[in-house]
Amino acid sequence: MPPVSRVLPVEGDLRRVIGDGGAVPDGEVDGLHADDLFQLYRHMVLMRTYDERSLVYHRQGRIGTYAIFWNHEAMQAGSVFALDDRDWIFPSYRESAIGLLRGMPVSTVLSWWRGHPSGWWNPTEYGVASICVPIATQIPHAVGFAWGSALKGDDRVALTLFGDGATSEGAFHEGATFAGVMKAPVVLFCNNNQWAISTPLSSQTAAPTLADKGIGYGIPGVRVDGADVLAVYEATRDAVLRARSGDGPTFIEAVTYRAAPHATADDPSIYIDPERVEEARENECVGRYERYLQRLGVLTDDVVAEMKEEALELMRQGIARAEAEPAADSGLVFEHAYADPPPSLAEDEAELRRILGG
Ligand SMILES: Cc1ncc(C[n+]2csc(CCOP(=O)(O)OP(=O)(O)O)c2C)c(N)n1
Ligand SMILES: [Mg+2]
Repeated sequence: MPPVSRVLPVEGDLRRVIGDGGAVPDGEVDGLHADDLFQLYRHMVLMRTYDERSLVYHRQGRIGTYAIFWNHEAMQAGSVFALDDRDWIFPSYRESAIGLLRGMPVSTVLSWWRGHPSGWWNPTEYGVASICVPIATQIPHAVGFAWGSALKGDDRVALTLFGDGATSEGAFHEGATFAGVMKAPVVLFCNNNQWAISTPLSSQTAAPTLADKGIGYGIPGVRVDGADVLAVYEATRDAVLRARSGDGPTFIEAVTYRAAPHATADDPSIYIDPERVEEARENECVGRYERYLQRLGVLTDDVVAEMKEEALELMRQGIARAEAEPAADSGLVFEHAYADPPPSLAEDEAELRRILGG
């Protein structure tokens, strides 16, 4: 008899923990205490403040084009909260500020968006790999890291975050194939905001869900409400446990609806559904968590105001520090591009220096 293929289950329903303050009751996550709930809130406020201030800094011409992550804070803070400090994170541009959750200075991330070398960090210092702008390229990096970690027996897990559009890239398929076959201790975290710039989710797959894509690689899929930070945390914690105990990767599909433009250079009004945006904004993740904590009676208005002010102060110091950096040598643009630079590169560099007057 030919072998019967075993189809791995994909959870169809979205996992949720936070209720709506009415008919949908609040749940709780085992093992999370008041201090943890608070810390998670602090992380979300920091990320939200970073994102909102960055948009202002962009409009003021103080940073370059910026990839907004408004309403992605629950996916980023919730998933990172499930890691141990020794685990590594492999982000895309959408998670540019994820290092803040590991103590990276605000000025470093702002400098990255200013195109300044002080925005480069040493990944080993924070367990945060460099930001990948080419879509999905961080996925094979994470899988390779995780597999290497298993070979060395050092017990570290890799978390990689990517978008719905990334699941159509070759790098996703290469990474997922490898992860499944090698049982790499990696969490494949897909932020499904339903858009890849102006390309809708319906163009990415004919499968019922993105988590279904895991099946072909032998990777179990979990679906979670991406604006529910506690559900994201819980799903990632399960996946990290699985990975660390040698059972291999998990694909987490966190579902939201993109509530902001793709980036500062985008005008979504010509393609996006404004009613869905409005709905996503009303149910945005920081407010939802804030109201949950208030219903629990552990968060007062004073604490909320204090945490927001603390985050704003970090931003003020961060932008001041980034702007105080001396201008970088324009030659750096050319220096790391080729081992054997073509002659035209020297001409280009000379022209740039002439234009910049230096
Ligand atoms: C290999 C590659 N092709 C195209 C692009 C241009 N590009 C930048 S963002 C983006 C959309 C990605 O969408 P998704 O993976 O859903 O992530 P999101 O931006 O929604 O977080 C594209 C196509 C790129 N950066 N890299
Ligand atoms: Mg997307």
